[in-house]
Amino acid sequence: MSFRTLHDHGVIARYREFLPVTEATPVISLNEGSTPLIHSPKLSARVGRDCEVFIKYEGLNPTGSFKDRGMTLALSKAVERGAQAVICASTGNTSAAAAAYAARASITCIVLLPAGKIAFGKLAQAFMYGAKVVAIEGNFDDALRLVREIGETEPIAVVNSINPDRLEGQKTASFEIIEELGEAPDVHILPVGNAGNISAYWLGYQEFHALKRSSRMPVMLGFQAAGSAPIFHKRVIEKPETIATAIRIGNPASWDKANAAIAHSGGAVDIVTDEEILAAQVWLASHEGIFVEPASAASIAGLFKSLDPASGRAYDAALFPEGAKIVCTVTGHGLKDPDVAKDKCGGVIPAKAERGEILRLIGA
Ligand code: AN7
Repeated sequence: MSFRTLHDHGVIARYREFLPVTEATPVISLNEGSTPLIHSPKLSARVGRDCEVFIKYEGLNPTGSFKDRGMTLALSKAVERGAQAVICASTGNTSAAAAAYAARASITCIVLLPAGKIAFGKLAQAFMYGAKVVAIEGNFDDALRLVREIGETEPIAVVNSINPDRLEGQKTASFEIIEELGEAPDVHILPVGNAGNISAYWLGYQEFHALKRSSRMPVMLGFQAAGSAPIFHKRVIEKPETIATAIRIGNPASWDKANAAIAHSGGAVDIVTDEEILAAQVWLASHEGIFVEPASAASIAGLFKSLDPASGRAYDAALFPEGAKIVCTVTGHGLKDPDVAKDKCGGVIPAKAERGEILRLIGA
């Protein structure tokens, strides 16, 4: 196998004909994409009525989140256009991905982060990949406003999802799901922050449907954290709050696109509380062996909410067709946010390094 072949497995290599690249585009890739679509028998049983639930595990991308799909394209196009530097605002995952792909491209990466609100794993990534890390006194929405302004006057490419190359790359997740299931799912559930991902998935589903690679398009269900739910409340949230810091966003850049996806697909945007998010995070790890960060668990919390008649849900699972195929995207790896998990680690059993004592303590 040639050296090139070894590295020829990212989303641009897999879906080149559907992406805005040419022979002249340098491919900056870390072999992102092709993430597992994991069947969940336990979630399927909870939904019932012969429905099947699948988890699209985006935490297995090279920097541990779905952002790598968009970043391979954003960095490849930026380098093609001659960029020497890229900049982004981020709640953590975008900055990790931008920093990694900029390192790979040997160009400068600047990240603007809301001070004190980035999960430690993500901050560590930005530093290790060699980004210039600027922590602003303000939230993500302030950081994105500043990035837009800087992008207008400085020769620095903006790689937030206002850059259309990002959504083009991210739409490849829909392609993978259609290819793996042999059809689009009936329902697609995912967390919503800046609303780029729900818009990108919808782009992908529409595109493959138009090409007759699927015969249907899914109902799109997006879940925001209750304290950071501008799309649900139909107004900008000035001071968004949630333990799911990745989706602590009050003024999403792709708001209109997300609304169009929801309306066109017959879906909805709903909210889940921090308690519901944390409960779903623990449930998924302890029942299916899939450890995701809190924001990602919003999709599982959302599925649970849609099943609960007492929840005041915006979308009723009774509307899922019998035998429906339901995909939940879990967007980022649990190891990115160890502080949230720390509270769960208090229950260790202290013991002497002695066989008899250990057997007694574990009740063997
Ligand atoms: C794990 O990194 O916005 O609705 O700056 O990290 O496309 O914004 C992250 C968002 C869901 C929401 N899950 O996706 C950023 C950033 C995780 C995330 C979202 C994010 P969008």
